[in-house]
Amino acid sequence: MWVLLFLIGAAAVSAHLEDGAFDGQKVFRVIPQNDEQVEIINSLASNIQVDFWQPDSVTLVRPKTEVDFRVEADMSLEVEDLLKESGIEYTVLIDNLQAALDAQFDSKARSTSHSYEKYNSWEKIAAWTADIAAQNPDLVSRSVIGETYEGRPMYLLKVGKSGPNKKAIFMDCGFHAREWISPAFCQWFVKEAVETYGKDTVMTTLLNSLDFYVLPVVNIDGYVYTWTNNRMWRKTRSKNPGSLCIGTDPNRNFNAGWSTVGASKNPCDSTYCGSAPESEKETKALADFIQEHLSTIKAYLTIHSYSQLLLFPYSYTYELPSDYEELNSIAEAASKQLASLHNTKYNYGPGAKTIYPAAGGSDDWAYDQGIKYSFTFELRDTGRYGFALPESQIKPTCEETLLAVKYIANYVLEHLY
Ligand code: 0X9
Ligand code: ZN
Ligand code: ZN
Repeated sequence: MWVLLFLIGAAAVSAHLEDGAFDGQKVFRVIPQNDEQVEIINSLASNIQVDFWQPDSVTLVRPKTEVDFRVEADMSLEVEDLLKESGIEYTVLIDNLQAALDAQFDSKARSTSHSYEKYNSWEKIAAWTADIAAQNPDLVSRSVIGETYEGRPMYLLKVGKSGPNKKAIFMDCGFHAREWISPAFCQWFVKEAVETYGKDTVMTTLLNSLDFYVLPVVNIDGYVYTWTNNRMWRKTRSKNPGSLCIGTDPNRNFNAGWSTVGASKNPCDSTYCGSAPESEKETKALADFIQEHLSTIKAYLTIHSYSQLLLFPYSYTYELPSDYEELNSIAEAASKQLASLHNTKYNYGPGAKTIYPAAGGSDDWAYDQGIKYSFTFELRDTGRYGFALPESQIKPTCEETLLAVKYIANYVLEHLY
């Protein structure tokens, strides 16, 4: 087995991820049963290029928990041999990633313009933010909260009927570049808001009484990069001094137990925490906006994928937040609402216990700023397609997620004072 690992290591030098061709690449799911098997996964990851999908880093691999990872085409046979030989239970989640990625674009919507049932490029999303605001001046306004590392404006939509002293809910999408279903949900949410205002009583009440700040893509540079260069990119696109590796994990970059656990200090890793809290222009812009609006923002929702989870603080510690009971019962009820439409099952709970301890996340940071209702959604699916979720699932995913978001928003509204 160790000989095999060595051989894999020697052959891995030519492997790289930047060419955007995923032909023959496989996604494996393994469940290491003990520390020894975890160790084998660890050495595998240090010998060849392994892209961890769930959890996001080899450092988060634990016994008895599922691990999904992607390997290059020319390594997949060797990896399979190694898993067999070491007796690690595994399944091949995706046999040919390129085929799965091509199959993403199965939407029946034919237009080449912006569509709520398709994955839209940043260019289309940016134009859409202008259009939806222009078409709904009484409900939607657009502002810019900062610019990205590569100089793109970070558009924020404020959605709600204007009124005095309104409280607000902040929701963002697109922290992690490859989680394409996430920006699709932010767009869907704004569409539903403008289309059902005045028709749906809950939505009407929500928009009359609250504002929603919707940031459709946080990590715009990364999102653009997933369209142009590497579909599996996760981080920002900032340069790291002294390293050839690019990018920081924006959800390890907040000042909440920063860099202490579940985050990497190596710029080459996909969970790199950055050189300092808020080192990224994108996270700094987001944090500044929230801090400037702390007196009005009563809830923070951040949308990721995949795993079908509804998480709340803490992730930087196993300690429970003081509002644990309340947050847990909200998560339970919201998950129930979500499941009521298509029977999609969510797990919920504090992040550290429910997925893994990981510091520097925006949810924990927002909570510690005093925003009690702070939740992270991990949308569909549970690994069948993972990040390559087909466009035909955008509508059902967004519909069910909307039910959970409306539930939480309505709860917040009823508990404002
Ligand atoms: O690890 C993350 O950032 C999130 N999962 S993902 O697969 N989308 O990357 C979970 C975030 C949970 N919250 C914190 N770790 N603070
Ligand atoms: Zn390559
Ligand atoms: Zn994510």
